[in-house]
Amino acid sequence: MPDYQRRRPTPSSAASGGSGSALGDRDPQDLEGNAAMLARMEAAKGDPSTTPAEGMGDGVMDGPIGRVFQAISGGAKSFNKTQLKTWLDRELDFAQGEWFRDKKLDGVADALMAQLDTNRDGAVGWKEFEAFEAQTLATVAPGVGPNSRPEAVEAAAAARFAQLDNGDGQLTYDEIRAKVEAELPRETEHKSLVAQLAARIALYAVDRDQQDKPVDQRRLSRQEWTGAARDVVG
Ligand SMILES: [Ca+2]
Ligand SMILES: [Ca+2]
Repeated sequence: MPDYQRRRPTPSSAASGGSGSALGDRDPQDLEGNAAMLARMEAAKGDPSTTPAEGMGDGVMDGPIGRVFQAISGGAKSFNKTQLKTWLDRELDFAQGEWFRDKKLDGVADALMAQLDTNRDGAVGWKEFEAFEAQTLATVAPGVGPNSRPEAVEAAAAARFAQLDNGDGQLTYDEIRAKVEAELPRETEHKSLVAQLAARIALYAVDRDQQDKPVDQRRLSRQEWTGAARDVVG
């Protein structure tokens, strides 16, 4: 198990007295160690433009969503649109083989930035990205929230798995994508792209044993699925 999965919680009281210049001197991609990165995350929490954690995990970067954030940011404390687009392109293989792929990548990156970058500074920090947990939960275990009990989360995830699975005990890209698309509100624009994105992100975040394969060829077992739901909430 990679060590980034199990970060010790840090007290949210550490988030005080930041200089506010933390977002101004961002270096694009650094390969520093975990300890240094955590220290920088603590510093970022002092930024007055970010909302302080309110009893929701103290901003600890772990679980499936923490791994996604680290993959996009390359270990830095925030990511910008270019990094997000690169991740969509190279890691998610978004719109692979489709017409106007670059335009789609650009549009999805713009839409995600508009949604995640709530303080509009061009960078998505971990506190902003945590909003993604709710979206991931809505796909993996609908009806539960960040404060739900572990048993409730596991039950919701198991029920969702059964709903998506064709009965062979493994979820495929097509199973997830088709179901998500069918559930989107009628007025949703670009339904197939929205569903594709949700399915690719779910496969990327939840799969643990097939990371050598393209995202859309990975399979999710019931154990991977319920485990990821627990990790998102826990
Ligand atoms: Ca921001
Ligand atoms: Ca798997």
